Amino acid sequence: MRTTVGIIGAGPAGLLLARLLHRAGIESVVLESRDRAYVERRQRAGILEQGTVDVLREAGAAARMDREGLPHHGIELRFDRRRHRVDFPALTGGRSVMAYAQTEVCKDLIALQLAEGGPLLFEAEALEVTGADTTSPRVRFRREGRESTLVCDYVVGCDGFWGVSRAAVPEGLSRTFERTYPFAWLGVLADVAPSHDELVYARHERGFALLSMRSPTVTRAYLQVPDGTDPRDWAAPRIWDELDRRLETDDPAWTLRHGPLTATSVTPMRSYVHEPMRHGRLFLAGDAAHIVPPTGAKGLNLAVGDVTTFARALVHHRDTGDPSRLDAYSATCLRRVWQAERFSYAMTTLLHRAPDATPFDDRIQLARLDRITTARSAETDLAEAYTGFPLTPTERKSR
Ligand code: RFL
Ligand code: PHB
Repeated sequence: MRTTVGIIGAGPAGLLLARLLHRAGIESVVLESRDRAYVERRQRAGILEQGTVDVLREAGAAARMDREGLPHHGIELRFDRRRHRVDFPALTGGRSVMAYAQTEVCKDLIALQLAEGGPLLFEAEALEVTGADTTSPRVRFRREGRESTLVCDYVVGCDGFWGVSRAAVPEGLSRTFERTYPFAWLGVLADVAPSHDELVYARHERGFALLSMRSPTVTRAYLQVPDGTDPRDWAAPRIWDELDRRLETDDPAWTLRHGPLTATSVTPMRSYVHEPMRHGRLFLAGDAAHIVPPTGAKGLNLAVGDVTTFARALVHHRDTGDPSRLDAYSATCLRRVWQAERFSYAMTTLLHRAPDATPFDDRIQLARLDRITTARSAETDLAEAYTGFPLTPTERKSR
């Protein structure tokens, strides 16, 4: 089997890349180890940055998002029983985000790819990438019990944190940067209308809580829990009681709506970056190259940024013969990746309570929150980062 771009993984990164390449008239084959139902059901991120929304529209993949997605013009920070709204458009010159679940983005992209695009092979597991430093890198894969080879001009590893593509970068050239956090997130889905029309990020002595949503009738919520928590230890009454406590406020108008839970899971918190994101004709994109803790809602958006950068660089190369943008892929992406790492780390340490937190740490968190809610510069910094950094960073103009 032969193609121009071999794509490993049909998460948001691989699926969007296949769509962008198809629109540009470039052939690809997507190999996905899981089946379609699994990929379409995996509960993950929920917030799309303005730039992600724009890319999905450009890719002709935004029809349902524009009908069903919920535009959000701010978030609420809750701490010390207080409520503070961060107004994104007012602080960023008009930027916003969209609440539209990763599962729905994937469903839309899968339907389009199967209807219009090149091969998207489910239950096709990549085993190894070879020849990354040659002009025809290969992916060895297994499907229906048989091994085959996909010969490519380029391979893009979109196979997530546990995939195989990163291992094709020689050890001597790889550098990894990592931080694990001493807590995790318990995530729930509930069949009940969201209690607020924007996301609520709560800092509380008992730990962090996040109130999000999937639709006008489905609530998504998260609780900080100790690392290694078994979700079976958290029955519904305990979850709602804990959410009630962590979201407490002096505002008499606030109530948290309870409803039946339909899913519960635990996600570990990790920051991780692999450098470089390119070796020869192998390019790493999304979680295959970097992980952020979900507090900043950046994981999916970074994946979209990476594959958009790759697709544009490849089209530029095809149209002009100039390889410089492909050559710059790793450096271009990493600059944005590290900004997202910085922001996700800052949001995580701002809002979570570490198991060994001291009264000093508590006061510093509250002082940081006080600063964000009183100094426009600090609030603007949060709003700019949350709504998203540009694909190609712009230098600040001299005054
Ligand atoms: P994905 O979505 O992990 O997709 C990778 C795909 O590659 C497939 N795969 C292989 N296919 C073929 N051969 C192999 N050898 C393969 N190995 C793996 C996998 O089956 C999968 O389909 O990566 P991608 O596309 O880079 O997208 C990144 C986002 O999914 C991710 O950044 C976010 O979802 C992160 N994340 C969250 N972000 C948020 O902003 N909010 C959240 O609430 C949130 N929850 C999460 C998350 C990530 C999680 N992971 C990775 C464990 C919850 C979880 C559990
Ligand atoms: C979600 O809705 O799943 C979500 C939203 C914002 C985050 C993380 C997760 O920061």
